[in-house]
Amino acid sequence: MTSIKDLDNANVIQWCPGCGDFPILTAIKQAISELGLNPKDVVVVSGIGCSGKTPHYINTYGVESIHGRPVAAATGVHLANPNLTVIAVGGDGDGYGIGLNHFVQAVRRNVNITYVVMNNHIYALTKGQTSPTSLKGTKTKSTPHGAIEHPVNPMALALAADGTFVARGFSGNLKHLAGLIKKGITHNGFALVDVLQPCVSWNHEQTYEFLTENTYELEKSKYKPDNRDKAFEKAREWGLKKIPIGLFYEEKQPSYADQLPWAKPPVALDPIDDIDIKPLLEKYY
Ligand SMILES: Cc1ncc(C[n+]2csc(CCOP(=O)(O)OP(=O)(O)O)c2C)c(N)n1
Ligand code: SF4
Ligand SMILES: [Mg+2]
Repeated sequence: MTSIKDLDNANVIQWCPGCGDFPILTAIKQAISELGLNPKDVVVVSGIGCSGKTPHYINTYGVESIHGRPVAAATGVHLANPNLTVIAVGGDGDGYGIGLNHFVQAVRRNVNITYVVMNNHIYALTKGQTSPTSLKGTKTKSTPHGAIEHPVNPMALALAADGTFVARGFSGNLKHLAGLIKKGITHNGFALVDVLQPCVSWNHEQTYEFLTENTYELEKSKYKPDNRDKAFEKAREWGLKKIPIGLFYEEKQPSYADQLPWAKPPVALDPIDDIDIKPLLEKYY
């Protein structure tokens, strides 16, 4: 049995007080704990950003990779040892900007990892520039006259790439979010859990108040997450009292690793008893 306390470590958390990253970290810990996963079997892989610090604050294995590449690194970890539970985490800039291609490719491959995106609609670590999810018209240091582009819609993108698990949570709704992450981890395939998250330092639009007032849980409506077309309709909803959170769509499909024509176990599971490294060492004496 793993408790949430078992997943704490001694590192000092550097996030700003009130940051939405805190409850997301707690939700990840809660999901791991409730699933009874052993921390030694879990790897949290991040990119770079405020979100990228997550692996430092959880007592599992972890990798802080590079900006835009948590999904690529997490895919490698998973394929080297499919017995591990791999959770990729990153920001909206990381996953939907520089890492957008990796995100879409992993969705269509149905790689069996869970991807938690800390979507604060801003480049936070670099001090508040417009991100790919910033809404049109958003004024930041990089767009003082307002963002011109339409924002990336992660839900719609994942659905269009034949995603088999597409969900959105809100960091201010911890129990609901932990439930989504838990479901995502047990899903066999790529599970996107996009998380709406306030950045109290740089985003003064998608605040706690705004997101609390305007999100609603799909699970509390008659919505069923088994129809891709209906999920697209939900993915396009955004507005006052009209921001859906919850499981948009889920479908059972074989994962990427399930379909690999592996003749032998992956590298990390290869038996090593018969390997004699002496000749190799002698070569370098
Ligand atoms: C290849 C590369 N390009 C740019 C940067 C600079 N950089 C660091 S974090 C970041 C954006 C962070 O925004 P986001 O991914 O949304 O994460 P947040 O800080 O909001 O959690 C950028 C552009 C970098 N570290 N590496
Ligand atoms: S800058 Fe924003 S996202 Fe980064 S730690 Fe502070 S509140 Fe959180
Ligand atoms: Mg961000």
